[in-house]
Amino acid sequence: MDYIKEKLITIGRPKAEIVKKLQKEHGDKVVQEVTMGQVLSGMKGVVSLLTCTSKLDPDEGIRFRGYSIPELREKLPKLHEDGEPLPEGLFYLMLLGELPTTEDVNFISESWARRAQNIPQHAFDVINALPKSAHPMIQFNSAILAMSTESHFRRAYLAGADKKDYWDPMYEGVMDLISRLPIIAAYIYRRVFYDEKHIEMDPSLDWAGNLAHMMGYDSEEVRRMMRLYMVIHADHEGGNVSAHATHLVGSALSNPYYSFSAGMNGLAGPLHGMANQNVMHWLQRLMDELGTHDPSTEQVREYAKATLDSGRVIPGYGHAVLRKTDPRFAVQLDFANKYLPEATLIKLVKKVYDVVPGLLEETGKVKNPWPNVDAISGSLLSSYGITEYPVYTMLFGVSRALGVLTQLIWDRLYGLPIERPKSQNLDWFKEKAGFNH
Ligand code: CMX
Repeated sequence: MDYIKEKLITIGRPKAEIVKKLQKEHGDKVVQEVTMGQVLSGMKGVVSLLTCTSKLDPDEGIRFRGYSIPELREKLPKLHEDGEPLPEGLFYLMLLGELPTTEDVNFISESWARRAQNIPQHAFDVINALPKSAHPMIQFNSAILAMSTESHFRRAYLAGADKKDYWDPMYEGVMDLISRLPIIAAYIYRRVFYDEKHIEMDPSLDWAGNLAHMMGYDSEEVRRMMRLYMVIHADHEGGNVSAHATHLVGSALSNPYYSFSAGMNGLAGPLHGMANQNVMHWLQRLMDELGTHDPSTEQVREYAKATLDSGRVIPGYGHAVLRKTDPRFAVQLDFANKYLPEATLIKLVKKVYDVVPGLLEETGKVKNPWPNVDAISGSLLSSYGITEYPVYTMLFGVSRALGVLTQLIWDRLYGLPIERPKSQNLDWFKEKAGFNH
């Protein structure tokens, strides 16, 4: 057993005992009252999940095991003094709840580089069987499902593993799956946009650096941006669509490939991860229709207003939980101000930021008029030369694996049961409301 697994089980067993105790001895404690409005608005604010990897505050934004993004940028190991933290370090933090050393990060980097070597050929065959015009998320998800033939978890379950040991094959599967996602994503990218001219992985590189390398970007600048991108998209508490779907499917003891694939189907929705691609289409159309890359603030306002008047959402703005500017937006803006002060798209993003919150506030119905992570992430990628918008959600997905799959290991450590909320029909809701029509 490697030392990370040893640590995990040492930390995990007593916590699993606490979860059992809470269930058994405090099961009848009322934790919250739930209103009809909450249920009918998609369970907003209803506490119904146990998630330890990260926590989202409406005003402050995300904290990963207690650390904000600015704190992570300071405290997680980096390759260079002025670099960005390595996602391997964030994975370690989310898994074990403590900050990693450089040695810990190297251990994970090397383990992922080793595990990434054994992708079954049929995962690539499945991708190749799809038309190149199929959205990268279709190709990505098909390959993820195809790789479930390799599932340690499925094999251990069929072999009759003890329930309390499920976390172990889950850990093995999660480590394999995370290690392979950059190869799969880069393969799809080069297949669709670079005439199938694939680039071999470089085992001496870190996980995110390798992704940039295999996509065809070898400058230290792009690697730095990719590390940032992979860190900030990694997790956003348990109730967002990709995290919740992964957890829900995992609760049926589905293997990590099935579970993550469910999460990725959710990420592909335009109100969730696909918003990063849609922001780029929105900005591109704005520039095309106005015939300029440098529109006036008034022109941007009119364009945004026309979007709202036609009954569409402005992608990249609003959030189900956040009530302030997303710190993931703020950190990318800070990064762009430092490294890309003259980039056309970043200037446009800032103009949109100047006018859209006010317009959304004027509607009187949008609960959060501020930008989310997707309002700028595509402009950052595009400013570094990664201009193919359809891959942006897939890159979000590679990163999201870090958080949701770590939580899946913890779900099995805690021994969480199958998830089964109660549903009611319309008559039941009408009766509750005393609504007699
Ligand atoms: N543009 C226009 N209208 C918006 C809006 C936006 N950006 N954000 C919210 N609204 C509207 C909603 O559509 C809703 O309208 P109706 O009452 O007519 O149905 C109303 O404002 C109230 O919605 P809300 O309670 O403020 O927001 P929700 O929690 O229902 O939805 C979200 C949150 C993110 C889906 C929504 O803000 C949205 O559609 N944003 C644009 C898409 C986007 O950027 N998604 C990415 C989110 C981050 C991520 O997951 O990656």
